Amino acid sequence: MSGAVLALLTCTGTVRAEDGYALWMRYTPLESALVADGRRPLPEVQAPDQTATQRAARTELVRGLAGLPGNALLAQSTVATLPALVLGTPQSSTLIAPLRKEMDSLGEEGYLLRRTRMQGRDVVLVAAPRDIGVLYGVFHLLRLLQTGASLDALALRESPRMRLRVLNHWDNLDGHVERGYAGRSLWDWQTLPEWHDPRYTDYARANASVGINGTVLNNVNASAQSLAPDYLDKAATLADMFRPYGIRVYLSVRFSAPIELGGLNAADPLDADVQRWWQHKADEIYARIPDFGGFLVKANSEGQPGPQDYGRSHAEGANLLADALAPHGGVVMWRAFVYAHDVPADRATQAYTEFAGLDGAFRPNVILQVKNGPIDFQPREPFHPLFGAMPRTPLMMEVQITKEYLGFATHLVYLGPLYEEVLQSRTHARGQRATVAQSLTGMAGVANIGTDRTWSGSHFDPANWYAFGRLAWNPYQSARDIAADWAAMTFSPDPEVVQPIVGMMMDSREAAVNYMTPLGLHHLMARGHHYGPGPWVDGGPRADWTSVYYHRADRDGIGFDRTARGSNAVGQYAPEVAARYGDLARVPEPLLLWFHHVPWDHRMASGRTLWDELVGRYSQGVRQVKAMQATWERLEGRVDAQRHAQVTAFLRIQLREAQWWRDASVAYFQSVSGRPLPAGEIAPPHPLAWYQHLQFPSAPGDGR
Ligand code: GCW
Repeated sequence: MSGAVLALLTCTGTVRAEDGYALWMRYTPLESALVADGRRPLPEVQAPDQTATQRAARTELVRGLAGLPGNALLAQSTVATLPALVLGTPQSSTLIAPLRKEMDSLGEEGYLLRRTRMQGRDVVLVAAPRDIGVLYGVFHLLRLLQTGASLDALALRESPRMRLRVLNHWDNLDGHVERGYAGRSLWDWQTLPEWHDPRYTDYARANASVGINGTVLNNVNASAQSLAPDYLDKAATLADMFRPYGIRVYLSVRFSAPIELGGLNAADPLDADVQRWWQHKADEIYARIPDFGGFLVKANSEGQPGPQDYGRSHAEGANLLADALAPHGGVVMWRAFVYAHDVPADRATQAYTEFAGLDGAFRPNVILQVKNGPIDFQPREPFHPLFGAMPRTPLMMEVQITKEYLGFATHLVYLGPLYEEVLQSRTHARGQRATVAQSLTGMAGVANIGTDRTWSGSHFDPANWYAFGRLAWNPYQSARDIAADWAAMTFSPDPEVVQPIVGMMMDSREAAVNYMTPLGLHHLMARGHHYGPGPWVDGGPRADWTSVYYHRADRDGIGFDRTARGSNAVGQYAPEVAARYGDLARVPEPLLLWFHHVPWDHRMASGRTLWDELVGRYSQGVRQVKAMQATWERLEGRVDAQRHAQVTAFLRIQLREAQWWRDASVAYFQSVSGRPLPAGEIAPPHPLAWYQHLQFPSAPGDGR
């Protein structure tokens, strides 16, 4: 092999592709195929290319096939023995047209994949009622090729289980991303609408590959400016670039925009001028973006304006916007993340108190967007009590993909198990054994995407974006299977690579729970930026922004009593759930201190006292990170050097910070409990005050 060819192969195989930019769409040959012979015949592709979506599907398939000569389907030596790939809809392909009836029940976004014979020829079909389904089917087929699945008896039918699968970008117009740890905002508002950064298309490809079909471009702490005509022009350009990939653009809106942009005196939802202002604004938007998705709203929450400023309800506020969007087919995603500073009630109860009684009061095009748990994206929370409690209101579940409370981008924490745990939780709504997943119309994920070359701030964080999309498409899939697909596509389909990586990923969330907030503890992060431990955080503007409010540790015990004797947050769940969570003998240990205030001497399932168990869990979390490190070390040489090195460095950061979390937390809780460390436990190297005085004024991603 000549030096030039070798250099080229090395270049595509390692240098360019291995900086993480390609994400899981890394159509690179297996090492063995490279060594043997880079060139193999490509199968014939019969695909229409009349529309932008058709061209996107065809281009993606050709790109994937060209890059994947090492897989099973393509391991043929002559074109004649390769199957032909036939893509299309009944309208776009005469070969697909006879399948029309079979595809009736697939819906607008579904597709089927099938290996069959046509006109005496071996073919692989990607067929769908609409172009977008074909694109989704192509990505599915590529996934099968990338993961080395057999296509011999390929026969799959797929349709999304949820209608709305949406990313929420908390991106400000100045490029800062609130709670973002992956660089600046991807949207360069300064150079839009003229400059069409090709990265916008790659973003759309990545989303379409997992079935994400919407994106909210700007922060829920919204600037009214996003609705100004020049910004609408910029948003329209993004919408044009995303449209071929089935992605609709949405905007977060500031409830008081009629005042700030429109010069009105008030934003009262019952005021006719305000109603007219929003109607005109909707007309203005749809003139530029005919398939605009709608609005996302954070109102009367954490200082944002809202209908309650005028004595109106959340339903009246949401309906105002819903009426403006309805003629155009848009929706309002109204967030249920509210808690009032003047209400002394347990913060975990406030969203339910505010919204449950409004069931049935919303327009049909309002969807209530509810965080996965009742507090705020903690490493572990019980499911939110509103799931299952509003049968007449469509609900979306909002999860964080960005890791505000999970160690930022440098901690390897795979969130698939967290999402799965909530989706599979049983709400027992109306006496049924229904799950959270069954109560959902959609899922929203707070994006972890920015200008970082890896997109998400590390080589493992894209797995969370990926898992979000896959679970929003089908919430009944297993987080483990999704991790296996992702690892095979991102690193290598070699089982000796996939298995250890999946092992690390599957343990990682529990590791973080252990070294940060074990046994149902929550909200113990440092104040404001949430970087590192702060279990001592007390005082300040509001009690429910402190840690002591949540853990309630004293000489005798620890935990938040949310039973009927305490805040009675358990009472917001269906009776079966309330009975279980409210009973000290039956509550799952991972949620123990979420629901109960428990004496330090309480006996745990392990036979240890609560105090010993707590300290033990903190140390276990650190050991789990060490185990992840050891696994990763063994992968040296099997994973390319560039990515291996960064993950190695990041795991070192994670270990240092896990140890910091453990030491600081043990030092603090020991100062409260006054108990000796269990045998074998090492005392924190510094006195408590040392940890308390650490300051990080420049920690990334802060809210502002
Ligand atoms: O998790 C908290 C964050 C805020 C965020 C808020 C919300 C966008 O700390 O930064 O604001 O939740 O979800 O509205």
